[in-house]
Amino acid sequence: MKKEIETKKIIFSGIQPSGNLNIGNYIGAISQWVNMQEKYDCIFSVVDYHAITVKQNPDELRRRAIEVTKIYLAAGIDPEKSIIFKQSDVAAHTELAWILNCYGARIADLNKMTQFKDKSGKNQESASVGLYAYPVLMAADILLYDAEIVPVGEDQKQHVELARDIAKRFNGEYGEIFVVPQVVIRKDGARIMSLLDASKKMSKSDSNQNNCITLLDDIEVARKKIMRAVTDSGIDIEYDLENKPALSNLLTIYAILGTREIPRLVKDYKGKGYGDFKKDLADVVVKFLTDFQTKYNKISDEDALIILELGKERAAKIANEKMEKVRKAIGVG
Ligand code: ATP
Ligand code: LTN
Repeated sequence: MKKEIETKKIIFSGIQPSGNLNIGNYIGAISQWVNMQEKYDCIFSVVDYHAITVKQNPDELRRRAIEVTKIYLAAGIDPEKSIIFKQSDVAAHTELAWILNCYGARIADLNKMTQFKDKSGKNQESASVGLYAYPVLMAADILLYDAEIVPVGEDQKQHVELARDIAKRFNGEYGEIFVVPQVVIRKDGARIMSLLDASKKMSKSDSNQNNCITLLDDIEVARKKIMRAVTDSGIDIEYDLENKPALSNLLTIYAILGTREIPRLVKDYKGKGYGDFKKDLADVVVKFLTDFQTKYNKISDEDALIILELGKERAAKIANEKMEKVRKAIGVG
């Protein structure tokens, strides 16, 4: 009897080494990835060419790429199961991005990207072309590896949808070269909000670092950030996104980093005030960070560099094969 060859679905995702990774990045992205490793073939990238859409200090950028790799490892990404690599180590990413800029992406698509509008603000005319075209590079990342699933936080949904459109458009013209990817977003925790303003997403590039808890924050600093987090008016601990967005955000963080689900927490805090709630939440966050940092501190920079070197070879092999097909299809190379 013929044995069926089992092919697992491919997952691709990445994070920019552009600042201190925070619990929003962990909850929205990395925590999903860890669980996917058993079922899928996973590829996780440290996307440094995305980081340079905003000016970076060269030494800092190099250091942060290693830091993000160590964070992946500490969070439980297993290099035996998954490919971990740095985007700039595989030249195919920028090469494909150029081709997709010509044959796939349209100005009208990019004009709809809300992240560009948010990030460029009033300075759209002076923003770099890289910042504007960055979703095309993201599409290239995904399409190079035939990724079917892209696990990200809510803010990246629009970019993955663009990658789908680009893949379909290219395939329509040149044949079935790319797999059309699908976005996967957590049900809870897809958008962790700032601790200082519950209408804004917790962000690593926010000028006020009190907006977020970073994964490598000093434990006592993290505790203070929670105690100072804004809450809504009223006295009851309730999950109500419309009327109590700040508290609902804190409840989400509490449930995901702790062991009790939101309805249970609401029940347990009935009759108690915000002060008690925040003190306990700070304990949960501190425990999470302590465990995380214990793992992180055991990983050396050299370990990370070895893993990136290995990942580079594995990723390049896949990406280069895809590029052969793409070049042939469009008549270059
Ligand atoms: P920046 O704010 O500097 O743009 P970022 O914090 O959004 O950076 P990215 O590298 O752009 O970080 O995102 C990495 C991953 O983390 C993406 O999948 C993104 O959707 C997710 N993510 C980022 N912020 C949050 C958040 N507040 N809640 C949930 N997921 C998030
Ligand atoms: N643009 C993403 C990071 C990113 C990404 C990707 C995520 C770059 N390439 C490919 C998923 C798949 C962001 O979070 N800013």
